Amino acid sequence: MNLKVSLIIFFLAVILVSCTSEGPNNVEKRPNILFIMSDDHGYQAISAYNSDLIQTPNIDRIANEGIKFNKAFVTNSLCAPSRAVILTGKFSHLNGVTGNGQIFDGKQQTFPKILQQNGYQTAMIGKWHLKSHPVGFDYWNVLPGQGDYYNPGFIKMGMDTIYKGYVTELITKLSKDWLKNRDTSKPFLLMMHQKAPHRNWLPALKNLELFDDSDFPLPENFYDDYEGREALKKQMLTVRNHMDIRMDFKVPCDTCDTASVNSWAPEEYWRRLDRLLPGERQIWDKNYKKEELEFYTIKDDEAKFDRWKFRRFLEDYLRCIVSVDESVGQVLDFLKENNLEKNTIVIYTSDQGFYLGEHGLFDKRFMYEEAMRTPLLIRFPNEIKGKSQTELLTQNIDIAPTLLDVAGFPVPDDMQGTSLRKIWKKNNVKWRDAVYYHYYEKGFGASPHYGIRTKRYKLIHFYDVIDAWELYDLKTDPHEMHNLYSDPAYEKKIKELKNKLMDLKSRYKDPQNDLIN
Ligand code: SGN
Ligand code: CA
Repeated sequence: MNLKVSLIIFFLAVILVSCTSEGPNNVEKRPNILFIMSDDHGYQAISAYNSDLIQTPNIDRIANEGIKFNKAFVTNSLCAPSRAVILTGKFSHLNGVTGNGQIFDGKQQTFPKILQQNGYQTAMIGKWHLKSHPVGFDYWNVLPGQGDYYNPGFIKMGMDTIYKGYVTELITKLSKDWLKNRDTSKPFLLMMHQKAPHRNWLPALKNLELFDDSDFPLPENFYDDYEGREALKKQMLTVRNHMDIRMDFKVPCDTCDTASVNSWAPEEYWRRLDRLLPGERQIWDKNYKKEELEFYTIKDDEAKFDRWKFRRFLEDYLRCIVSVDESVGQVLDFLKENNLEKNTIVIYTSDQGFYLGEHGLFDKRFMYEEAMRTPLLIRFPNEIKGKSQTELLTQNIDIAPTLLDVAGFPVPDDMQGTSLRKIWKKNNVKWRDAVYYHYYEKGFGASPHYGIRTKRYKLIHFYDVIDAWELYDLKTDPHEMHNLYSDPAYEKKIKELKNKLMDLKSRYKDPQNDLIN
């Protein structure tokens, strides 16, 4: 064998070993994962999706350098259920968290556990909201329950701690500190979960003047009369009638009317503000004095008052998002400065969408688009071309399979989602043509319901509190104002959708797998 042939054989052998080895060298090359999730961040308030309300240049970086999912949905539009779905890749009825009241059983399989068992260094920082302590993380430092915005408490690896500062900035700093001090011999999974922009939208003190006097346009269905939609008539989640003068608008009027749904609000409002130190409180009071004075000048003019409520809600909501966007910028910069950009998959999402005045609502829960849809942006320079987009119907059950797939591990058969990698790799994507949704809680006058959404139609069945079906043609009625369920012209379509809905219920093993009624 001459020297040339020996050299070729040697190099081929090196390539073969490096491709098949499961040894530590290969583990080192596995991608890092930065999973960023905010709380209640509607896609309408991310400029990559809609630039009418706010500019979010840092979150947009992920879209510009990666892929934007335009039809990303949740399975159950509420905080704890969504988090349990993301961790397990399973619907609520299988992971046990159907509402915010249940305790997540940490003994069950989750994607962070699988990554940790296979050589990843894992961390969970920020809002957790699953009642049991996080399992599957080498480091965790989470807010108790919903957490507080100002000078918040944390539970750091089981120990109660209080940090001085603003929650969004603290979660960012803790995340960056963990990244700096991590064991660099291992790939990492960091789940950075922001509390913001969750109600009651308390902004960083430095951002209190942003958006002052903005004139946000009212959504065209702000004055929705809920004709033909019984569930909407029952809810107590409207900007006009169900927000609290203190909690939501920050006017300290204890004699003003409070809707019964907010009986807890006065005490809770002062508890949250009392977390500010005296100097901070002065800044706060000074800034909100203006709103208070304005309130007394417009409160007796209904139309002006409605607009004022809407503006006050959006101002504070968007101010909170400014801090979230800054946070994203900081962690992206960290990756860049530390040469981690290429081999790190970065995900930005929210635990669900949020109504920003559409149908007159705030909050989530209902299967209408603004709450069922959620932002989803993924950057992974090794595999994804910048400025990609997709209209395929994805769901938060897909997150766990995607991250396991990208990390190079098999997706367990009992996970119910599909790896999104297929979408950006574009190899012959055969993708689902419908998604299944099931919401269970009755709080705030919401009625439990399940339903199906296809590319064009949405069929919803409210089965508890009230019994009613709704059908929407999203092509002709994107704002879901006309319930077509009783229209004889749609009889065939309804039958077809009900069959599909039955199929999904049994495919996903929902024990309530018959169509009630
Ligand atoms: C709190 C909020 C509600 C919100 C639920 C659930 N009220 O009760 O507005 O719907 O949490 O939100 S607050 O004024 O006390 O903040 S979730 O995102 O955790 O599911
Ligand atoms: Ca939420």
